Amino acid sequence: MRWRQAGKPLKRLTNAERRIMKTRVTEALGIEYPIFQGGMAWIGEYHLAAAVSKAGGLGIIGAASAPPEVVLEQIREVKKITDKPFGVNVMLLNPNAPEVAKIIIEEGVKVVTTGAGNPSKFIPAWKEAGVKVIPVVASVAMAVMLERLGVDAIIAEGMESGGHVGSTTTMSLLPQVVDAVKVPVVGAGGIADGRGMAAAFMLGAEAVQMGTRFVASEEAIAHEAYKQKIVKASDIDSVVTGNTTGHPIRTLRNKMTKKYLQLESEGASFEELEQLTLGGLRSAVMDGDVMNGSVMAGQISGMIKDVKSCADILKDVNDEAEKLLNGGWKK
Ligand code: TUI
Repeated sequence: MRWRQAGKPLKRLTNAERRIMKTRVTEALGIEYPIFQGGMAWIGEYHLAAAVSKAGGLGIIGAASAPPEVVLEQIREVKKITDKPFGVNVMLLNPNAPEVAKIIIEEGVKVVTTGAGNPSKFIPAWKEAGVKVIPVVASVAMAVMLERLGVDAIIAEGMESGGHVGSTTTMSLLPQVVDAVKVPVVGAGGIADGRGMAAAFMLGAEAVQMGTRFVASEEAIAHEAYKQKIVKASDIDSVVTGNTTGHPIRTLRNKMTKKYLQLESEGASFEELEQLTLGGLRSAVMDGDVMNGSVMAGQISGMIKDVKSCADILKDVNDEAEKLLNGGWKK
């Protein structure tokens, strides 16, 4: 049931009808909460994806730049832990994306999300195999083009998010994508609590995707120093590097970003800048080098004050949103 159907007058709802958290997305995917865990490089591995799916959200393995055999292993590990639906995110800048796309089909993965590019060439094979295709977009044009190719839903991700970012905010992008397509839209970027989720629903989203909130979870394998860097961050502690290279990436401020931004302002070459971030996400996530590494995280980091279980995150975000959307904001 949609919380509000466009063009129809609002009617008084019964308590049963008021359960707004059942949307076209929860129904199509068979999940309890309309909440996705963003498919993050290094952090979106099987422990996190399985924990989120097991607790009723959509856990997503971030294939990122991992070798195909590692992605295969990750998929099999999630299946050992839970029978619930989970997804795989294909990062389209990865040269191995075609092989990963094939593994998704062979392993019978139910949902694929894509990021950092145009997934058009993979869509026919995924559709043929019955995989639900839900690409991340940073523009209305890309959303409209992908709807024509038959995608099942669209994730509209604003530039508040961590990692690879577009240039439009969630507040502006999400309602414009909602207006431009008929398929359900998932809001992402800057969402980490029930208020953010309720706001996304008010803009027309039928689910949300959160990344940073799930990094600061008990089940995420990210080094404790990475989680604490998020917990201690303030509202202005994230920056975007790489605006000049064509790969804008949001990370938390540290020694690396200071140097990067300085070099960038001096017109450093792509190669020189690349050297500064090479292996940086891995060293931050795995070794806890949050000074020199790449601490990808969103602008909402400043609001995250604790590390808790994925089950608690899902329940707390969902319940708060449900209350707010039912008029709970009055009290
Ligand atoms: O993909 C993400 N976030 C990511 S991917 C990533 S790994 C990485 N590492 C180093 C360099 C680059 C990436 C870290 N974070 N989010 C989804 C997302 N997709 N945000 C924006 C987009 C997007 C951007 C342009 C999607 C499509 C698009 O199309 C451009 C075109 O015309 O091809």
